[in-house]
Amino acid sequence: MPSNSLIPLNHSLDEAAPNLETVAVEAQQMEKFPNSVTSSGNARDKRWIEASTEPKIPELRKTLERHNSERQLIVIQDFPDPDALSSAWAYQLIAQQYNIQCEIVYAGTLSHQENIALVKLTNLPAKRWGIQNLKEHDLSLYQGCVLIDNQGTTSQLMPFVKQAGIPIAVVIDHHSTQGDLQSEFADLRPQTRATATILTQYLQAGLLKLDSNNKEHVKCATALMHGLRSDTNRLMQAQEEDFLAAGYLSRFYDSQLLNAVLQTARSRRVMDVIERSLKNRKVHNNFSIAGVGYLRYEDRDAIPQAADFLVTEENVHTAVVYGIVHDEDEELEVVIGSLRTTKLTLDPDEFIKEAFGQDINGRFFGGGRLMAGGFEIPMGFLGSFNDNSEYAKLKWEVFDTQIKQKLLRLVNPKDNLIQTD
Ligand SMILES: [Mn+2]
Repeated sequence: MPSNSLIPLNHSLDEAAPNLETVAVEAQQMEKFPNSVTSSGNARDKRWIEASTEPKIPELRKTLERHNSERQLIVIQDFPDPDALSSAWAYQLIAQQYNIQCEIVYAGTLSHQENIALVKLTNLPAKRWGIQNLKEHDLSLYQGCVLIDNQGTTSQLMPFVKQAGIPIAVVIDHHSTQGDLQSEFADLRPQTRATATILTQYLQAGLLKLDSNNKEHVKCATALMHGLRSDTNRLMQAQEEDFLAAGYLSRFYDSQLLNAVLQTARSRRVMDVIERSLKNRKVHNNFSIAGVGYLRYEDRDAIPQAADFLVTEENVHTAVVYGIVHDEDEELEVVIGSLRTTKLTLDPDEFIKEAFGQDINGRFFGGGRLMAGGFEIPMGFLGSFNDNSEYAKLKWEVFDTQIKQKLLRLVNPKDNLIQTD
């Protein structure tokens, strides 16, 4: 495998942008956007949305019409992030217009303090369906499954959904294509920064008319704003379509509520993981790599937060942080890792797929989107918890060495020596 192939040039960021200067003013559309400052801006925004979502809007409308009065299961990743949570909620509200009743479910846990705050403060209707207690839920109630901000590869629920024979009705995502997926409607946009941007475009195109007097709409708009911000590094990596989506949401969202979500403090245990990542980091060729040892299932999100922090160091463009997450309830251990990069030409999806390869079923251990990626490596026979601290230490060292070796193979392509320190 040629190691230098992991750094492909990204597509031009402007590639999908229609030429706004040529867009004509259309008087009819102005009245739909009464709050905007300039009328020509209104028509331009509308045209922008039409250009980027066309022909998806009518297609989605038809799909929703076909499933009128049905029930759908919206499956989001095991550890849902604000982009997934808010986008799933927006889809649920859109589907309600078509008399489709949706349940938003995830199998893992809400780990990041901001996500817990988001769900609590907005009453976001997502539910945890743990694999252990799946029997409590009747899957035969659902005629379709909806994947938002994922393609089914990051949820433990998918094998059960497939087993129950629930067809995939809708997929809306911005991650790189994760392989063949049979779905009735798909809107996959790897060049788009946030799924919340896609859902906001749907709202703006009229699939659901937001009403600032409707409390649920205001909260959903606030959640979408948070989702959009968090997937664009607080808008610093946002493109024109994200700003336009944020501009639209700004008419409805509650800035105080968003502030309350963002003010949430980190727990002490998260701080400890960040401290460990700082202490253990090794910097090679502008990559900062840190293994943080064992951490509890509820603190899993400390890993991406540590990666977010390590990538801010001078002369570092990419950070990878990983650890062994153990779930005491389910007697399960798994290696979880996160990658963050500020290097535009580094494709996290490709990097992770090339570093870790596939399992025996041909499934990749992870993937990514622009600037961020993640991986999850099952520990198999070694993956059960053991109280013996010597044994636990030994096991960590084995995994730590193996992961470092795979990463360094890409980071120092010419350097075949393995560093075990
Ligand atoms: Mn996302």
